[in-house]
Amino acid sequence: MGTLLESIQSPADLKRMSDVQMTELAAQIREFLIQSLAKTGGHLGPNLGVVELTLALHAVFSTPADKILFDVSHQAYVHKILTGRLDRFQTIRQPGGLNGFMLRTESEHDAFGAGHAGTAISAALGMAVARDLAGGTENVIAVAGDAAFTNGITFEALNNIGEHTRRLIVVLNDNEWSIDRNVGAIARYFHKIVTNEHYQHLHTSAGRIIERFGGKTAVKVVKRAEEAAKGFLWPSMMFEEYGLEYFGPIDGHNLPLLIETFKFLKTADHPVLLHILTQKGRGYQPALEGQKKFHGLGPYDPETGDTKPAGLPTYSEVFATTLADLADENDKIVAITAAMPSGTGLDLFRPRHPNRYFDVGIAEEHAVVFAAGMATRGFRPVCAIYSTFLQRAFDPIVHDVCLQKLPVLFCMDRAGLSGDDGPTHHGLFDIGYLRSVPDLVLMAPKDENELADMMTTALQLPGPSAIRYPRGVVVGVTRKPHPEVLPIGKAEVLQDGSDVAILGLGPLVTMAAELAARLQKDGYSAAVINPRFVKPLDHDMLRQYAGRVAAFVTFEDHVKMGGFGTSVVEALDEMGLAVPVVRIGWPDQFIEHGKVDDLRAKHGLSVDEALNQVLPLLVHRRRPSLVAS
Ligand SMILES: Cc1ncc(C[n+]2csc(CCOP(=O)(O)OP(=O)(O)O)c2C)c(N)n1
Repeated sequence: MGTLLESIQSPADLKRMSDVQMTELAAQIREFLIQSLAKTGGHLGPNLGVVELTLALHAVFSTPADKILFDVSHQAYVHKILTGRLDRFQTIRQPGGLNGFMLRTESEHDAFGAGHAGTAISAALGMAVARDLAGGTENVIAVAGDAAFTNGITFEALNNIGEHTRRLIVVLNDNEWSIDRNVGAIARYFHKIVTNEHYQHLHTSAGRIIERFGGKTAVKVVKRAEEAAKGFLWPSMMFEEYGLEYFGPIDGHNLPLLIETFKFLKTADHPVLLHILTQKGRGYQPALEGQKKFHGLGPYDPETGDTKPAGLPTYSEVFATTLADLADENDKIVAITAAMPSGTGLDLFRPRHPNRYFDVGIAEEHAVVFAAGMATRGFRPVCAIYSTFLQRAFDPIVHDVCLQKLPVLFCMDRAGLSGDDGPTHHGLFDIGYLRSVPDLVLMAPKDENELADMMTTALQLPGPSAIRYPRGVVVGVTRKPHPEVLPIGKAEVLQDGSDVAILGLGPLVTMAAELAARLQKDGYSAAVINPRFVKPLDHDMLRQYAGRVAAFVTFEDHVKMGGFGTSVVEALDEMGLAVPVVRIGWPDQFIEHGKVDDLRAKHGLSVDEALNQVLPLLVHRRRPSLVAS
């Protein structure tokens, strides 16, 4: 006989289970997650924390008719398991397998795709208003973590709910953690609610009453008691002012309590917010002890939680230690992260310069305007934000930083393909959205030494600048003792040549070198160039090679449209130089998740593809020896 878990084909199977069976099912799901993610990697901690919540939601509501949205949706694995994807779960984040986030194209149960934070309540309100206009009856439920409440969009949505719909359920899943510890006044506010002894008492008795009597009446009784206490404690509860009736905090691991509460909230004729308390990593000791690590990780040993050491340092680590070194010399340097201290490496900067380190929460727009403000007062702010998340801050970059020519440095981590996280996290658009902004200097280092050089260079500039560098470990070159200041807008010619000039942006300079080697074998003379600067582009270098070569080739870990290669085409065109450019980069489509090398081969970001495209352009440069053979 199979396990309870194996008997779940759809949420309907769950609805037939008793409380006892569901509690057993919760345990089986936890064990399954721990064992399965040990092989694939993934967001273990957040998902262990929402097992009961997700079971209760699917026991009470009926997807796909009802709409359940998860903020970020990194915690939607249990939802995937319960909605017919158990048999494919071991393919999660693997090439061709399930995506690690909600995807509308993956299942009709995935009401809204996500990967970036702060969107669930906004989108849920949109769905609720659409339902009201269409005269529908479905329920709309947004599940958002406590860190989502550090984000502006969440509050912009809250500001509208009371005016626009009478039926919306928001679940605040409070575990006190973002990826790192949650920060700011809102985190302190939630903490105050949770640790208040009146509430502690009330929520324990709430659990008891529900368990004893069950049903709507019991929740109402509890609610009334809480109301009285609340009036006494906080006359104007924040959420109530926003027009959401507040319930909680309740134990987010008490399945019967959650089920009864949702049954009650389903009948509410006004927007409600249920505050539940959960434990990230629940049921797995290594995750409870390593909250940060188990937020999201690669494969691990399920017995111990151990992961393989990386060997070389990451670009993030080199960035952070370099910044801390530079800050030793310059007391105007400040570091800003938007809720990613470990992801960006800044947790290495923090202990060395605690007063000059700022985690502003999941608030990229604010991070950038905040940096602009500091820059007006003579500081040298460095915003360390992943390329994909900096998309959020495009207007602040234009309006607040560049228009005012303020010396803010954007260090864009994870620029390029992110691999197994997929399209929500690929950093493939930053050149496109930054190179059009006047006065911004945009750079891409070929290795870790050059990253340090570029940071040093950027921090001497009078205006804004940005550096894009990839996810993962560095090249492994011998480190220079001291970084140096680079000449602005000057490319580095690594090898001269006269038939073709090959430009490899950032670490893709290795592809340029490989292509050159292959062409040289065929007797062609190939120049290899490390452009260093996307903006200002080295026009002199382009002009010089345009007079000699039959073609340019550009490699970039970015979409071709609007990218580095396009900037070369535009520059040649502006200079009236008609030399063909073979652009190798990502096509004009959203790239799925998978292994970087596989995806590059599949989508033509390869030396082979470059060779195929460039050889016909070099025909008339054929050496006699080649023609003879
Ligand atoms: C706009 C944006 N910035 C940063 C991130 C990176 N990120 C992913 S999950 C997460 C923390 C989420 O915390 P919370 O919502 O409380 O959920 P939990 O993981 O604690 O369950 C962050 C900062 C993101 N997904 N989107």
